[in-house]
Amino acid sequence: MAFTLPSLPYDFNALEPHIDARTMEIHHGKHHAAYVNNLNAATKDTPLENMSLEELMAGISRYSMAVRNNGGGHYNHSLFWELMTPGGAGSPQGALAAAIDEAFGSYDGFKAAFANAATTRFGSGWAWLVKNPDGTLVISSTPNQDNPLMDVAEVKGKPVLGIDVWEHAYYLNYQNRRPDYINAFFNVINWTKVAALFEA
Ligand code: MN3
Repeated sequence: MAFTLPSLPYDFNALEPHIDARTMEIHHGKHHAAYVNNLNAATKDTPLENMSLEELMAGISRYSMAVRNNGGGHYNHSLFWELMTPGGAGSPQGALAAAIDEAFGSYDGFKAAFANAATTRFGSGWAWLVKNPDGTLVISSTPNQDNPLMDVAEVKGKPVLGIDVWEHAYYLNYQNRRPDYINAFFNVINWTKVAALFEA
């Protein structure tokens, strides 16, 4: 199999009470696993099966919707698990904090803009903190399993933080209260990982 489901870097219940264990178990073991299986089926015996996810994203407009949806799903979720950690980790420091202040005025300004993008994404999708090639930051959102690495994205760049706002990410615990889930997400952000992505 060309693409494989990564292990969660923590237990299913490790993000409670912010994200419940049952949601994590289904989200990782069913939803993410399905994206991986469907991506393998869609790329089997084609040159795509040997490409990296980043390579796939960069040329996604040339491939099938199955590759776009499931390749995006695999990339997005693989990143998403790494962007969270039990109890959260640290806060923006150094160059990352300076870039946040420059783009959004303050951490609170960033938080409000990110939450707004996540709240107002209609239907299923993601909100992102994106690093531009010049090192500045911008917030965007994408529908379905699209992401800023895709050549079809309205805002293109390197995602350094993202939140899944598909209902499967929060409905068991939060039902229709997406804003409550978004607020809770800020408690589990792995800023050490975000900073590493920003500085890489
Ligand atoms: Mn999801």
